[in-house]
Amino acid sequence: MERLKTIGIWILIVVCCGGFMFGLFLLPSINIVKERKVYLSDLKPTYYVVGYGQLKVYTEDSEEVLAMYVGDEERKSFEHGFFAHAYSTIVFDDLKSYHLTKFSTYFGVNETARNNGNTSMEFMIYFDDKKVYQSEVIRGDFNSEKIDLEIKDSINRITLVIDCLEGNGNDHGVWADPLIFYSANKELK
Ligand SMILES: [Ca+2]
Repeated sequence: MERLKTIGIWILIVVCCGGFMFGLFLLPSINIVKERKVYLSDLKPTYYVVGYGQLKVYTEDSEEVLAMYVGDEERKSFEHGFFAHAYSTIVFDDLKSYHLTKFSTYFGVNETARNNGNTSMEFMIYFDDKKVYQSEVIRGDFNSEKIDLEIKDSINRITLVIDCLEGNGNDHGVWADPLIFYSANKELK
């Protein structure tokens, strides 16, 4: 009886060790998908045009920040994003291999044109050639809003457009905290 017990314990030890070794063997082949994210303002645009001055790009290294009003007249500052005076277009291409899953951004009027009566813009977002977001007419008293877009199909290009409508006076358009999320196992930079 004692002998049978000892044999049983040894069988148990061998089975456990075998399972552990098999697990170690399988481990390198398991590809753990990790969601990554990057600010569009940390990437180099493929193409851009702005209606006045220069495209201002804000990163965590910038000395200045963007600022807009959100919610109940609350001033909110943003370290990341673009000041893109309308009419403006900013294009990011060659994204397909990164398997984009989501895009989010705040948009609105920089505080430099807050409550300015001339300001009038429309904000649009395109995935490849398809328009996926169209704002109403945005004026100087607009409080910034956040857009969250799921990306189900594999896309290669994101285009941010700010139309100046009837004129571009004081069209201080902002894309703030523009973040793309992706699942490829390589860094987008
Ligand atoms: Ca305008």
